[in-house]
Amino acid sequence: MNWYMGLDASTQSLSAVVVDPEQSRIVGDLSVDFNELPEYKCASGVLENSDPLVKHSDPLLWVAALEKLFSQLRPSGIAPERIAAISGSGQQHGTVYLLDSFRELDGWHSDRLLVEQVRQMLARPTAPIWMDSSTSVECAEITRAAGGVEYVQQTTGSPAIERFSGPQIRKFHKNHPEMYEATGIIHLVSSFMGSLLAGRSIPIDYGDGAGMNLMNLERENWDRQMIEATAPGLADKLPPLRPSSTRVGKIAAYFVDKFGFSPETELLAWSGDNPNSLIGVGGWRPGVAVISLGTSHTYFAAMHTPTVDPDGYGHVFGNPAGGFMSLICFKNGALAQEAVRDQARIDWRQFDQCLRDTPAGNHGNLMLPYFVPEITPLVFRASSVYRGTPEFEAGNDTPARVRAVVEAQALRLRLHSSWIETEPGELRVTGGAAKSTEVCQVLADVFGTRVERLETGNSAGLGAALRAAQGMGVDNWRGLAATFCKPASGQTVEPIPEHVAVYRKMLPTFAEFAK
Ligand code: XUL
Repeated sequence: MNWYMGLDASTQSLSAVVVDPEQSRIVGDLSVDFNELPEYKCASGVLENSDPLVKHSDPLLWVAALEKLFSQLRPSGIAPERIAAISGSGQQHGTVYLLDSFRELDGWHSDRLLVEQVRQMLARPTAPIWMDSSTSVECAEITRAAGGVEYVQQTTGSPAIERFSGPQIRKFHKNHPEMYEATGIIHLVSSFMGSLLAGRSIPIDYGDGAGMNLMNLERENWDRQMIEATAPGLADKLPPLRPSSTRVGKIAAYFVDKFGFSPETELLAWSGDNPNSLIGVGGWRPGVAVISLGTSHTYFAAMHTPTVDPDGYGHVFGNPAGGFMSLICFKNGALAQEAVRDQARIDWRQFDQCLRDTPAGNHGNLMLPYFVPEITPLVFRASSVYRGTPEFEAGNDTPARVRAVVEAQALRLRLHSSWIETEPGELRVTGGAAKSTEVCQVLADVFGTRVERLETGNSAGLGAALRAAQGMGVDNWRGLAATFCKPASGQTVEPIPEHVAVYRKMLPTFAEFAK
C-alpha cells in the first residue's frame, strides 16, 4: 500500500505526481503555477531583466512553491504518511549559490517558514536558468582554457553552451568575485530542491550533472581540466556526483512535523526534467524517441554509447536507467506558438482549425520562428523570418502563419536530430501541445513515423515517481513502464504517406532557408 511521489520543479510551475504501483494507478497529480506567487516577481518563472539574453529566477520562489504544494496534498486526497519515497525533477542547467552553512544543516525549524530559513543561506539572490544566453564570452574562454572544443565536447558530451552551468558559474565569478568567494556550495535546481527535502546538501546525479560542461561522461566524475578552466576553487564548491538511483537519506523533520510525512520517507537523488521525462514516457531503452512540447521543445532518446553532435547543438546526458541519452533543445517552443496565436488573436481551438484548413507544405510558405533568442541554431537577436506569398509575409494570412510555425518546429526537430545514431522505432510525444492531434499529425508526417501519446501529460513528474519506486526495489523499468507508460488508446497518430512525401522534399529546402 506504499505510494511514491515525483516532484517536478519546471520553469513555470512545481507539480507532484503520486503513484500506487500495487494498484497500478496514478493517485494524484497536482501543481502550483508560479504566477500564483506574484510576490516573487517572476512572471512565468523568470525575473524581469533589461537584457533579453539574461534570464534569472528567484530560488525562494521554488522554496515557497514547495510549501504551497505540500499544503495542498491532504486536501487533494493525498495522505503524505502513505508516501514511502520521493524523487524529483528540475529544469536543467540552472544554478543556486549557497553559503557554506547550507552544507551541514541540522534540519529546518518547522515553526518558521522555509523561505525565511533558506533566504539566510543564499550566497546569490538570483539563479540563472536554462533560458539564459548571456555567456558566449565565457564559453569561448572555457573552451580555450580547456584545450579546445574537441576536448570539451568529447569529455562533457557538449561543446561549451551558454545556458550550461559551467559558463554561468564562470560569469558569476568574473562579475561578482566577492559573492563567488563567499559561495560554499553550488547546486543545480534539481539537487537544490532535493536538498530542501533532506534538510541537508545532497549529491547531483549523472543525468543532470552532464548538463554542466563540468562532468567527465566516461569517468562519471567532475573533470579536473574543465573545473580549472571554469573558475578558481570550483572543485570545493560542487556537491559529489552519484547515480540517479542513489538513496540520499530520509525526509527532514520539518516536513514530518509540518505536513505529516512519515519520518521513514526515503529520498532519492533528483535529476533533470529531460532525463526524468525519458523514464516517464517509457523511453528508458534505445528505440523509443521522445519529443517534449513544453516551454522548450526537446527531442531525446536513450543511447548505448555517447555519440556527440558534429554540429555542436546536441547534448549527451546521463540516462537515469543507466547509460546515456541524447538531447536537442529549442527555446522557441510553446512561446513561439503562443506568440503566433496572440498576434492572430485566436484561441487554441482556432489554432488547430487553421492546421486543418491548410495543406502539408503550406503552399511553400516558410518561417523561422525566433520570437526569443534561439539556442538551436544559435540566434542572439529575437526576430522571426518569413518567406512566401505577400499576404503571408505581411502577416495577413493567419492559417498559413499557424501552419508555418508548427511545420518549422517539426522540420527543425527532424533536421537537428539526424546525428543521433538510432532511427526511432517509436516516437512518443509529451508536454502541453501534445494534446493537439493536428500538431501531432505534422510531427508524424515530418518524421514518417507513428506518434504515440501517453495518458499523463506530466512525464517529468511521473518519471521521478517511477524512479522513486524503482530505487526502492518495487519493480524494474520494464515492469513500471508497462504499467504506467502505456500509449493512450485512440490517441495514436499515423503518418499520411502523401504528406510524408511532401515533407521529405521540403526538408532540404527548409535546411537551406534556415542557414
Ligand atoms: C535542456 C534544456 C531545457 C530545460 C527546461 O537542455 O535546457 O529543456 O531543461 O526544460
